[in-house]
Amino acid sequence: MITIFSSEHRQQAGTVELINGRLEAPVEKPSRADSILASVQSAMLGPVLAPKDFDVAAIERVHDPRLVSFIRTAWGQWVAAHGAWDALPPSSRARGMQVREPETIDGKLAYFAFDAGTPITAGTWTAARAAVDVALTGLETLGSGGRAVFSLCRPPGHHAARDYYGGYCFFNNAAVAAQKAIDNGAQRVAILDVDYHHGNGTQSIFYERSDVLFVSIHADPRQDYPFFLGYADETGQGAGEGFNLNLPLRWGTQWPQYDEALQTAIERIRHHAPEVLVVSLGVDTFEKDPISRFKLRAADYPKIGHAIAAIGAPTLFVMEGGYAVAELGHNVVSVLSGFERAG
Ligand code: SP5
Ligand code: ZN
Repeated sequence: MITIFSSEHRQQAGTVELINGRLEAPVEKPSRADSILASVQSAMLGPVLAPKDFDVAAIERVHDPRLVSFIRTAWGQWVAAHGAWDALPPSSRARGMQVREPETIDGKLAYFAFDAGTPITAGTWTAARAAVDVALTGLETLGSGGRAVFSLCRPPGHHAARDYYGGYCFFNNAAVAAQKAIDNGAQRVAILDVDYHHGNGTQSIFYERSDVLFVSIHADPRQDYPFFLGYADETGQGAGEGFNLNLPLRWGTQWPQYDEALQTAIERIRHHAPEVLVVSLGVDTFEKDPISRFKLRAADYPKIGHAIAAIGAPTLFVMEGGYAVAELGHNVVSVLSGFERAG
């Protein structure tokens, strides 16, 4: 399997993260992608290619141009106002509040961010754009034949919606790739999100559409992040009714319950008969993940890959979360080689 990777991901390097009320070293850090790349290489998964440069217009097919321009200019405004330290919002909107975009950098951070865990740093724009290029190059590579491509994106993307960012995500790499597949002429695309956290950004981008089916297996939003979306009764709206499937699972979930949800997801996706399948691949479902509470084991990841292969669609794997850095690369490669072995 071909992997697409950009070393520009290292440009996204936050200084601190608020975890359980304490300022700690960020869990979403450069060593994540480097460790995945090392595992891809040592497992000899296949060639590793650099991305091509795509125009920002591809991002604006799913994101508000105001968000794109904010991510591009925020660091400069922040440094001028406060100095060269991670840019984080001083507040965020609650239900019904703040419908106008303020003028100052602090106001704009509060307006566009939905959490305080996603620092904008000197290299955020470069890294976030490169991650989109990695996803789009993966899609293009998939189009020239082959059953699957791995886009080793970092920063991740699935929490970023049309006009807000958060959850370590700035641009929704998977959604941009799915939209590009539609723009290239596909009539049906599916996105399967197996990250531990609900892909609220992806869901909301495609919520009223029937061409892009979104299916997600994740921690129950009554218990875990992002809390505000991911419930089973969110089934899509208007033309999109029936084209959003959430399969929330409780803390402590082990393989048997996970597998049951995965089979349900796969059955729904097969019924959609997608011309392209995008997998938002998070392995923060792992028992040793530092911020998550599912109990999947290393031996479960090849089974996830094997199950996804049964859908039988050209598949673009897009990297999302996974924070147990020591085992991260191994678990990711397990999914990908499980897919390949399925033949
Ligand atoms: C892409 C992705 O996986 N984003 C996840 C963002 C999660 N951010 C919130 C982390 C909350 C940490 N809670 C700590 C509980 C540890 N016991
Ligand atoms: Zn996650």
